[in-house]
Amino acid sequence: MEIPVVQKVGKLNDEVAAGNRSLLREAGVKCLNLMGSPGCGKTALLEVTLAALREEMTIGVITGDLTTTRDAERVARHTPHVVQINTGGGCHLEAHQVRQGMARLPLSELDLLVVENVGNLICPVSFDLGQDVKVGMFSVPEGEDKPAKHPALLLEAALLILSKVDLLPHVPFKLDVFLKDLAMIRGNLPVIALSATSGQGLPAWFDWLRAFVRGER
Ligand SMILES: Nc1nc2c(ncn2[C@@H]2O[C@H](COP(=O)(O)OP(=O)(O)O)[C@@H](O)[C@H]2O)c(=O)[nH]1
Ligand SMILES: [Mg+2]
Repeated sequence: MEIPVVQKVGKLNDEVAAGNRSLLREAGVKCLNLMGSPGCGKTALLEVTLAALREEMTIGVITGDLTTTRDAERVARHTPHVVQINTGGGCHLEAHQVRQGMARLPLSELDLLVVENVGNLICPVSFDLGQDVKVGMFSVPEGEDKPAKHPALLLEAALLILSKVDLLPHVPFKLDVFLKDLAMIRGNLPVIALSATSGQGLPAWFDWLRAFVRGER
C-alpha cells in the first residue's frame, strides 16, 4: 500500500499568495508586510505615516491581531480604507485572510497596501501573503540582541526599522552591538532608525515609502 505524503503544507498558502500578488499588480497597488513584536510600534508608525502622506498617496491597511479591533480603530482615524483581521489565536496572517481583507478594500483607488502582521518575530516570516516586500521592525526597549536572535526576519526583509529611538537615553540599549550583529547576518540590509513619538527619522521612512510606491525598491 502506498501511503500518501503531504510534502509541502504551505503550498496552498503560496498559491493564494501568488493570486494576491497578481490581483495587487493588476490594480497597481504596492504591498508591504510589516512584521515585529507585539508593542514594537507598528500601529503607531502607521498612524503618523497615514497622517503625513495623506495628500501624496492613498494607503489601505490590513491589521492582523488575535482579537479586538483596536488597531483598526486607531488607523481608521486617518483612512477609511482599513480592515481588521482577527486570527482567533493564530500567531500570523495567512494569504487567504489577506485575500478576504483585500476584497473589502477599493484596490483600484489605492497606491499602497500595508499589512500589519500579528505581533510575532517568528511565524509571520514564513508565510507569503502576496506582498512585494517584507519590512521588519525591532524597537529599542526590546534590547540589542534581537538581530542575533531573529536572523530569519532579517534574511527576508527589504528594510529593517529600529523604532522608539527616543528611548535610547533611557534604556541600556547597546547600539554598537545591534549594528555589529546585523552586519554579520545581513550587512547590506537598509536600516531606518526612527521614533513615531518624537518624529526623529520619519523623513527617511517617508522617502523610502515614496520610492517603494514609485517602484524604485
Ligand atoms: N516612546 C515611544 N513609544 C512608542 C513609539 N511608538 C509606539 N510607542 C508606544 O508603544 C506602545 C505600542 O505601540 P503600538 O503601535 O500599539 O505597537 P504594535 O503592537 O507594534 O502595533 C504604545 O504605548 C505606543 O504609544 C515611539 O516611537 N516611542
Ligand atoms: Mg498594532
